[in-house]
Amino acid sequence: MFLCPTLTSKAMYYNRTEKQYVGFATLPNQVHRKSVKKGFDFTLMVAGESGMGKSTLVNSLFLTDLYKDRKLLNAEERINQTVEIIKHTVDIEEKGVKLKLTIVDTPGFGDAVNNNECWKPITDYIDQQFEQYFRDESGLNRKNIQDNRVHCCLYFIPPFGHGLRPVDVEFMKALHEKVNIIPLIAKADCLTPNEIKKLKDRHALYPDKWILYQFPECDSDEDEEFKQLDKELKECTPFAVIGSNTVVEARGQRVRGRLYPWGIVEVENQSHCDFVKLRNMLIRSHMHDLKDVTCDVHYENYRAQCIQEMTSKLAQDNRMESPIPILPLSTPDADTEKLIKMKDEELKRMQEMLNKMQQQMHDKDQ
Ligand SMILES: Nc1nc2c(ncn2[C@@H]2O[C@H](COP(=O)(O)OP(=O)(O)O)[C@@H](O)[C@H]2O)c(=O)[nH]1
Ligand SMILES: [Mg+2]
Repeated sequence: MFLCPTLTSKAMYYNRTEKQYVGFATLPNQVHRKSVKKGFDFTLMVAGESGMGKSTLVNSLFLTDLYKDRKLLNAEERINQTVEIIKHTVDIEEKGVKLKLTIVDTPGFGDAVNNNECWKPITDYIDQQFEQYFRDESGLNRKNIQDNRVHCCLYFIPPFGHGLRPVDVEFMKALHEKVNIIPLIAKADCLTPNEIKKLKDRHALYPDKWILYQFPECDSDEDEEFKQLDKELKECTPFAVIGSNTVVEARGQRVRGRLYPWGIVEVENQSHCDFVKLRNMLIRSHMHDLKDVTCDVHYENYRAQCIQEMTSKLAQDNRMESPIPILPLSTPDADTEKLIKMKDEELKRMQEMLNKMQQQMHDKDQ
């Protein structure tokens, strides 16, 4: 057999070293290069009553001013205000790594006199993003899908009172199957360390833990320091946070903080609040997991529910040639409108998918 001389010498080299080297050890580098080139995206929702410091915290977290043009409403205007959904997108770059950050703000939540079902526009918004993704995924141009699914929701709990209010519990119950909820105790500088501890203990009892984002289990082979940090992080929820858009001078250094007649509270000082822990968790350690859970759990639930509804509709409808209703969450009128717009290719695709699923179900039954 003829062997090219370079190949032979390389093969001899690897044999000599006795370490079989195929080359897949470079795979992480390839993934890293590709991800850096493509950039990252993350969609963060903030919810809670107005004045809880949501906008200030977002600015403090990402060191940007996302709310330059905002207009604040007076009390009269807020009496009947419904929840608005406002999206801000910024491109941030750090050491050559690009992050497309989308903040979904929900001004008006809990502000009206009657807060009955005030979380509805928020759940609807999250569902719409899933619906859009589901439709894009079943369409022709799957390569350039714009993913607007919400990866995480920071929920601001007021620092006063005796723990969660009914509206907080209802909000979390309504959203926990759609989005990763991370609760925060807002404006923690209004509380003494003892009060923060008490509030955290009370939150630890309720709501049920499963309603909130579950931090992934720490691998047993991680080092002790990592395990300790992971434990502290899990014990820390709800994070007691402080936000500030001003820089003040403390101990000879310029820091982000709030200046009071009796002293300075520093946003990034870990003995003052959990801001740093929250930022590390959100940006440095758990961003990927939040995205994975969104995709693998919340979106999959939505998708399975859609397909189930479609299958049962199909089973009722024997006219297989008729168009398939793929938008079970919308009204019949809107359905008809959207059905008209659907392309033939998309229909064919859906049909194939359904046949496959029915076949799978049939096989399972047998
Ligand atoms: N004491 C205190 N005040 C804060 C904090 N964060 C924001 N504020 C103030 O609370 C007010 C409302 O903040 P804003 O970010 O607009 O609240 P939003 O309506 O929830 O977006 C502003 O006057 C902020 O300066 C905080 O952590 N502690
Ligand atoms: Mg705001």
